[in-house]
Amino acid sequence: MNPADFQSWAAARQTRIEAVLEQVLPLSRIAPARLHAAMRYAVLGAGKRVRPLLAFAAGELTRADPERVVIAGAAVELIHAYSLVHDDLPCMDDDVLRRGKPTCHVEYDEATALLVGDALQSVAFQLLGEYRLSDDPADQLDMIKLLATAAGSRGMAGGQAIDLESVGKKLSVPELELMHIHKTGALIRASALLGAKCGKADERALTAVDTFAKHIGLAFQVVDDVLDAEAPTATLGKTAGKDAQQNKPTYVSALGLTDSKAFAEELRQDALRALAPLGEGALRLRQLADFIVLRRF
Ligand code: GRG
Repeated sequence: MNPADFQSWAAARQTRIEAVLEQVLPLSRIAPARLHAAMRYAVLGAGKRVRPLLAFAAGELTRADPERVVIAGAAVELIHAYSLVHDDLPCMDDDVLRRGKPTCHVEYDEATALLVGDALQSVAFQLLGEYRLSDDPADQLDMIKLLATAAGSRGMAGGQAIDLESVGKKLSVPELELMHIHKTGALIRASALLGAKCGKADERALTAVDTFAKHIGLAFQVVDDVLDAEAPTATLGKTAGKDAQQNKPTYVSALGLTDSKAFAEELRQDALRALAPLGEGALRLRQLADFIVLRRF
């Protein structure tokens, strides 16, 4: 890949998603001001925005209007931001650092952080109901259902429940996979599918994008586990070494560092293979697969 070309493509879309998030979140001076300030604190100004980038990349494949894709991407990013705020709470992962700054409940308080997550989730679905994302209203309803399922108990929230039950246990690689295809993978898959569905997506393209996203979603988690074990807190912007400290089962604890890295690379190849029938239209998805697996933060 040409790294400079990908970086400028990603930077332009990160700027656009930031502008939309800034615009759709209530202003801090509007009552209830403390809640609105905390919502903006949790969402704006940081984060890799990987999920909206996946939506943009899949949207390019189906020639979607980027102004539709940015709304779908913002909705997914708001769900993601809510999950991070709740995940950091003392009743869950109990962390003090996120995206290079104090976590939401540390900066504000626990009750506010709980409400931030609740309210961000509502804004996400409000966007999907408010803006036209598909020419066919029935398709748009399917998109709303898709995000709801991905975020719910049979997706991300369910994965988080498995995660909480697994602390202190030794999980096999298939058990780890089950946890992560829900906790991390479901939202990543929804990002790519929603982006594709903003355009003219035939079944063949949707199946390829879905298979790609399943592999790359799992790769994302394997890399996250490796980085937690290897990268410094300053680079990650969140507390490094938490998994081992909290006795959490991870790919690193199950496979070791070397085999975890090899597994991430295997998943990247699987993801790229899924895109093979799609030709040049899938260029940005290919580049994102490389970014996700080769990232250092
Ligand atoms: C609380 C319902 C609920 C769910 C929480 C996503 C999640 C589930 C917890 C986050 C904990 C975690 C470290 C998950 C591993 C992968 C992951 C989602 C990492 C953070 O996502 P990035 O790297 O973060 O995309 P940025 O800050 O760049 O957006």
